[in-house]
Amino acid sequence: MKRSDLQLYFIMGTANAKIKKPLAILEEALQAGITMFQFREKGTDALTDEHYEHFARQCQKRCHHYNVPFIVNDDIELALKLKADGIHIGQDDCPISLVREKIGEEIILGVSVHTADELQIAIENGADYVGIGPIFATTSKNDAKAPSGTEFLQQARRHYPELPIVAIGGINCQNAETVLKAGADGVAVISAICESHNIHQTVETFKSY
Ligand code: 3NM
Repeated sequence: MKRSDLQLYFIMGTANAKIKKPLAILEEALQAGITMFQFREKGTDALTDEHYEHFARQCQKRCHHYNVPFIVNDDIELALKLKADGIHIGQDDCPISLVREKIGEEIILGVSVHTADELQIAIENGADYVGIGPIFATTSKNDAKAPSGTEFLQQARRHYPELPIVAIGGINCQNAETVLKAGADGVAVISAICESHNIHQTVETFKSY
C-alpha cells in the first residue's frame, strides 16, 4: 500500500447509515474520491450470517469498481473468504503476529495503537499502517478511549518518519487540517461522511488540505 491510500479513509457499517441507505452512501463517497474503505459491521442491530456476508460483498464490489482498497474490520475469516485487500484489527483482537501469519504477506494489515509500546509491537509484527485515535471525542464507537489529542500522533511521526499513519475519532472538515499538520498521512472518518448532506463537497474539503 501507499501512504497516500490513507488520505481519506472511509469506515462504515449499516448502523452508521442514518440518513441514507449504506450502499448509496458508499457509492457517493467512492464517486467523490475516498481513497480507502473499511467494512465495519458492529452494534446490536448488526447484520449477521448470509446478510452480513452479502452486504460485505456488495461493498467490496463497489470498491473494486473504483479501485479503492476494501478493508475488513476485525473479521479475519471474512477477509480471507472474500480475498479482501486488507484487514484492520484493534488491540483486543487476535495477536498481531498471528493475524499476519494467517493472512500472509500480501494482505494489508492495519492496527489501532494508543501507546508507544503498542506502536512498536505493531511495527515489529508487520503492520502496514497504524490507526491512532480517538484524536477527538467520538460517538461512533461505543468502547472508544478518552480523546488523546494530537500529542501521541506527533510523537509517532517523529519516531517513524516513513510509517503510514491514519488518525481517527471525531475528525471533521473543521479539525482535519490540524491532524494532518500533526503528522497523519490521512484521516479515517465515519460520521463526517455518513451524516453529510453533501458528500461530494465533504470529500473535496477533506482532500483539499
Ligand atoms: N475507532 P467518527 S474511533 C472506529 O479510536 C473508530 O480507534 C476509533 O468515527 C479509535 O469519525 C472510531 O464518527 C470511530 O468519530 C470514528
